[in-house]
Amino acid sequence: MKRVFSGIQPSGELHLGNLLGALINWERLQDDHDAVYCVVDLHALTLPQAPEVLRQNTINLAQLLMAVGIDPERSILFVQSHVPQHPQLAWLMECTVSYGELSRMTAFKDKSNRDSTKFVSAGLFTYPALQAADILLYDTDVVPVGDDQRQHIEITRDIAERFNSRFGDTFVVPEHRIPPAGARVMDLQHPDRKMSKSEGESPGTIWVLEDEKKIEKKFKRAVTDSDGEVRFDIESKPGVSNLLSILGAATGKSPEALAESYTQYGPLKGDTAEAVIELLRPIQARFAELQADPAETERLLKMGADKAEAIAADVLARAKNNIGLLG
Ligand code: AQP
Repeated sequence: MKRVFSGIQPSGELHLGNLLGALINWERLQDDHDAVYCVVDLHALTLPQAPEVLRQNTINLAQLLMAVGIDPERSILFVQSHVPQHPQLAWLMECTVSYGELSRMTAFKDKSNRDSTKFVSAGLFTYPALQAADILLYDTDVVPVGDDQRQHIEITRDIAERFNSRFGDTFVVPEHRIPPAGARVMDLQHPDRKMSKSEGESPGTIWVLEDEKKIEKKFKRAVTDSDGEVRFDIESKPGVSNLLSILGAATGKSPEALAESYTQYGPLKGDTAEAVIELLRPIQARFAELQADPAETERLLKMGADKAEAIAADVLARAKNNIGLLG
């Protein structure tokens, strides 16, 4: 069976982009893959986090992943900082990637330019090396991610190929799996920028735990355009195309085909809101049940970390041996 690995940061609440771009795919892939899923808390440290908030976000996110359908008995679900091989392999990765390659990462450019007065950590610059370590530690074949992660998976492949060619066959070179619809969910108020956790509260972000009335209101106010034609055209109609993509991802239909069923923006907004509410309802109910027992969540995460470490320790030992470190 092929192995799938992916991670998500506990850097804020889960939004619709995370769900449609990544988590729905994670859930499906469990059926025919050996799945390893990780709450990447070390990545969240690249931006400032209040310790208590980070702790709570980590537990909440693990519970949300289970509420979406990630089954910790069937898949490996764990927290990154519980498995010490991640930062250990990251150093080997940092020494295999160049400053120039890291400088070209658009996520770094975007985040470091967001506010010039803010502290820009070295971790924000080097985190693609940690992400490469996360993926390569599990001999991963497939990485299900949203479109924003395409560049990071490419750099992971480059690092793996370079390491293999310098030190002999060590890592499996992984491929990304980006969903056909919902791969890049945009902010409803700013359809030129992606929905993002670290942007914080925004009228253009739909939260997975948000109540129905607020979701309806946000879709009703979604920015469209003035030409009045329902057409899937990301370049010239980003707002309308975003609604069609969301509706397509939530219902399993293609955005192009859906466009033909609408002549006005109002019904498109209403149906998209309804489809999203239907999708979120069971997730919200299951999350409420899981929240009642955080100790059980912590037990399941420890079990996941033990299983993850058993794989990661072997791969790290292989990499250390091949690069010439003493065993
Ligand atoms: N808008 C999105 N549309 C589709 N997929 C998305 N993902 C994130 N945003 C969208 C996918 O969700 C997974 C987890 O990524 P993350 O933890 O980096 O989430 P985030 O919302 O991107 O988090 P941050 O902290 O706010 O980071 P930035 O500032 O980079 O957006 C990934 O598979 C991602 O592709």
